[in-house]
Amino acid sequence: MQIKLNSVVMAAALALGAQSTWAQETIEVRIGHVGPTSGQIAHLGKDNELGARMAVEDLNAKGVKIGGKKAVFKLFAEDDAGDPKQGTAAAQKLVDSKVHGVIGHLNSGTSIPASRVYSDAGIPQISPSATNPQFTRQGFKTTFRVVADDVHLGGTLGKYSVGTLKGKSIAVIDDRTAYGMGVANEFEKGVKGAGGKVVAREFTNDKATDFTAILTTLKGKSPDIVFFGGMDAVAGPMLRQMKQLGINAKFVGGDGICSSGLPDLAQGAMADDQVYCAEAGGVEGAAKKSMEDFKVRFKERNKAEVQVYAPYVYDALMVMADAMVKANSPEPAKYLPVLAKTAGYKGVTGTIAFDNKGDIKNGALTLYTYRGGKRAELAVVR
Ligand code: ABU
Repeated sequence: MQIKLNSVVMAAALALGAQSTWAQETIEVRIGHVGPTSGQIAHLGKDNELGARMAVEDLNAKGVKIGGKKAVFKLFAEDDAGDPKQGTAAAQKLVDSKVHGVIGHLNSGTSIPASRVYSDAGIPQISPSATNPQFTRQGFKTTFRVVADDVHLGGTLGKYSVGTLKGKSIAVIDDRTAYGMGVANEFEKGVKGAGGKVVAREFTNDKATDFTAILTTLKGKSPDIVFFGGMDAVAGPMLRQMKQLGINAKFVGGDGICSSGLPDLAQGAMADDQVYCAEAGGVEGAAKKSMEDFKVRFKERNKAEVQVYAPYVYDALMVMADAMVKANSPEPAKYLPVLAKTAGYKGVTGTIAFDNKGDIKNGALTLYTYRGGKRAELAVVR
């Protein structure tokens, strides 16, 4: 009996010893990710989350060391459904879980209110896709973004619509979200700055499915271009209804509509070279290979095409991890100053450096059209 008891005590002591050696040699790094993995744009939220999961897997496979210890990265994934209130609740949940950093949120309407929660807790946040300029203009030291903003995006699409697409009579619709309204305003400024004419401005919302009233009003003004500030889940049905009403205008939108899933959402209502959009990032020349390799790997792992921003999520998480390695610590107060000085980081989406607001320096845009139900790249512009 005594011998049996001794061996149990010894086994327990060995297990405790192994546990404490593991704790001495490893460090747990908790990374939050937030996006709308439910609701109308769940396909985009899931795309972003998959980008985060790939980054965590790669970091753990590489055996990254932080402060001499093997870092074990853990993803804390939250769903905000694209809703500002759920966004701040998710942010608070991640703060309570003591995450070391957050990648997200996907939408500007959730990223902006959540940024105050992270700022108050001193936790760095990098958005891979929120493009409203306000996000990085609140004076928070914890707020970063790895894509261009709507001033760049909307302004460029406005000029492109007048200068390249030769739009003479342009109608603008937005979904009244922080993103949709903001990018539409910048688009309108771009059109007017290029000498173009906006003949109508209408709005809908980010859950709408019936656009008959606004499209009938637009039809009376015979636009040759319709710009939509909003997401692909609304743009798809809008394109279907434009076709039903016989509106043969070109359709232009920002990064929110620029997904690989738009043709499915439009259910055959998109003609080749009818839709133009821009992703708020881009790679040229030799840098294209890493992006293409990432997309192939993403498809193999997830049995799905990248929608828009999974590569940017991947890079955002890698940039955060890189700052932790350089700072020898995942503690926000230690690695935040290093993160803010990020310069020359070579990611799959190109070279990342932050300016003093936390915005990407020298951000690019990639212009696309759709042909044969697929996105076709036209140009990368800065
Ligand atoms: N940038 C497009 C989608 C996300 C957003 O800014 O709301």
